[in-house]
Amino acid sequence: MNLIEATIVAPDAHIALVVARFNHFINKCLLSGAIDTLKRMGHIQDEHITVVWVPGAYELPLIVKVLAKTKKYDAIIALGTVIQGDTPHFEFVASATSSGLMNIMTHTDIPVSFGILTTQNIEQAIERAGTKKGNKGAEAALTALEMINILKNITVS
Ligand code: INI
Repeated sequence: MNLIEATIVAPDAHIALVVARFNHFINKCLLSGAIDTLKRMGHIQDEHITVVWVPGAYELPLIVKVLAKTKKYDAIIALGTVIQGDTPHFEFVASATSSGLMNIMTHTDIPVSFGILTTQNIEQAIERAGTKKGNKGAEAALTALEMINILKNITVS
């Protein structure tokens, strides 16, 4: 059996994080959770981390695509929070963002982590940004680290 699985330490990796400013008070917690995980668990060096702020979740795919095409990053982490309102706006923003990001990942072969909260209300978002239900930014960072090493292990095996 040829088994490929990966650890999460990636000290040489370069990572970009793209963060939406919309719902900034939640997203800054996702960002600090992600950076903490990259450094403490992934051993990523500070100078290998790039952070880009964009207006809202809807703008994430374009900037993630441009960053991916530079080939300077081993993984990109997209962070944002889309909260349901009284109109269908939420559905359009959430689904365009998620399918846009998936498309970029599969077309560029660069891991794109989906660190985007899609919640019914602000309380659910707070719970997932470093309180009761963990930190989605930290989870997205862990996924990015594992994906970097899976790809590395496939290319060397
Ligand atoms: N952007 C978000 O990141 N989260 C939201 O909850 C949100 N809602 O609900 O409106 C949101 N809208 C802005 C959107 O991402 C774009 O920035 C805007 O439509 C301009 O393109």
